[in-house]
Order: sequence, then C-alpha cells, then structure tokens
Amino acid sequence: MIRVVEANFVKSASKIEQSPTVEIPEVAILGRSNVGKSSTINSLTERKGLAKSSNTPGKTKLINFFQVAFQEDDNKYIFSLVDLPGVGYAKVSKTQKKEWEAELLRFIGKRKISLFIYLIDSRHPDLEIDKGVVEYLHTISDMVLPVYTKTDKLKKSEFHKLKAKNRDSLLISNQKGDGVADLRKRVVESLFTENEN
Ligand SMILES: Nc1nc2c(ncn2[C@@H]2O[C@H](COP(=O)(O)OP(=O)(O)O)[C@@H](O)[C@H]2O)c(=O)[nH]1
Ligand SMILES: [Mg+2]
Repeated sequence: MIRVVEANFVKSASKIEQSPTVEIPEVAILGRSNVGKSSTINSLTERKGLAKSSNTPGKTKLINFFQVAFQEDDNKYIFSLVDLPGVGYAKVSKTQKKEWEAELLRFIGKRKISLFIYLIDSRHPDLEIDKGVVEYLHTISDMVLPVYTKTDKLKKSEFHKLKAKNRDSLLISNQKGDGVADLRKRVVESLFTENEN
C-alpha cells in the first residue's frame, strides 16, 4: 500500500516565468474547468484543503505547485504536482480564453513533465475539447493518463460501459475515494518504474 508521507503547497504562478525550478519528476493535472482537478489533488495527497476546490468555473487562473512524497515499504517517491488552469472556460471572454490556452501550451512546452494526468468528466466522456487536448498531449508525450472523474454520479451500467471502453484509463470518485489508490499506483509506476535508468 502506498502511503502519503508529505504534501506541501510550494507556490502559485500566474506566468511560467514565476514557476519554480524542479529537480524532481513533475506531474501535470489538466482538464476542463470544474472537472475535479483540485479535488483530485486533494484525494491523491489525502489533504482536504491543499488545492482549493471551487464551484465557480474558470476561477483558478494560477498554476499551483505542490511537492508530494509517497512511500511504499522502504521506497520513498518524491515528485512535483502541478495544478494547471482549466481548459474550456465557461464564463470568460474569447480573447481571455485564447490567452490562457496559449499560456497553458507555452507552459507545457517549456517544462519537462514526466506524466500528464488528463481528467475527463465521466458523465460527458466524449467531448471534442477533451479529445483535442488528449490528442495534442500525445503528440508531445507518451506519458498521458486519462482519468475519468465523478464516477459516483454514474449508474452501475454506465460505469461498467465506460470502464470496458477505456481499459487503459482510470475511473475515480473524489467523493467516495474510489480509484484513488490505483491512481497513486499509476503515478509511481509511471515516474519511478518504467523511466528509471
Ligand atoms: N460528485 C463528485 N463531485 C466532484 C468530484 N470531483 C470533484 N467534484 C466537485 O466538482 C466541483 C469542481 O471540482 P474542482 O476540484 O474544483 O474542479 P477543478 O475546477 O477542475 O479544479 C466541486 O464542487 C467538487 O466538489 C467527484 O469525483 N465526484
Ligand atoms: Mg481547481
């Protein structure tokens, strides 16, 4: 069992230039506004208020950096977790939206991100915007993990259908905690097993 032994807020940045330099593997969490990025960070780290979760779409325009340590037996896994502003904002102007999206792409292009966790609302699994971003991420990295959130909102049959259709993805509920231990395991495997040399 993987335990969370450390989870700290490091810094918020509104521009890439303000981002901290990291010497440890970096995991980026992306997804549309309100999909559950902050909640997933809180579940992953078992810290309820670490990332601020809000009901107002598009509120988080900052890039937030956290440092996390997991431990399993005698192995300690330290990495940086980045909460990125959501894509597809509902309540901002087109110009503002374009600016943020450009900034987001610039950020992704500049960092050495070891794993992209892309969150998708399990109730709306086939949105064009999500497909577009996932496709883009695959062009820049072969470490892209799609994760479906809010599975507590699905009927059992919908859950099984989604799972059968997306065998390489994870399905989680931040409300119930389902799938979160699996997500920790995937993070460790992605960062510290396959890439180790
Ligand atoms: N039912 C349910 N609600 C969730 C889940 N994850 C997040 N939420 C809720 O969805 C809203 C947006 O979550 P948040 O983490 O702020 O999304 P973000 O904008 O992507 O950071 C909040 O009201 C959360 O409580 C989940 O797995 N299940
Ligand atoms: Mg958020």
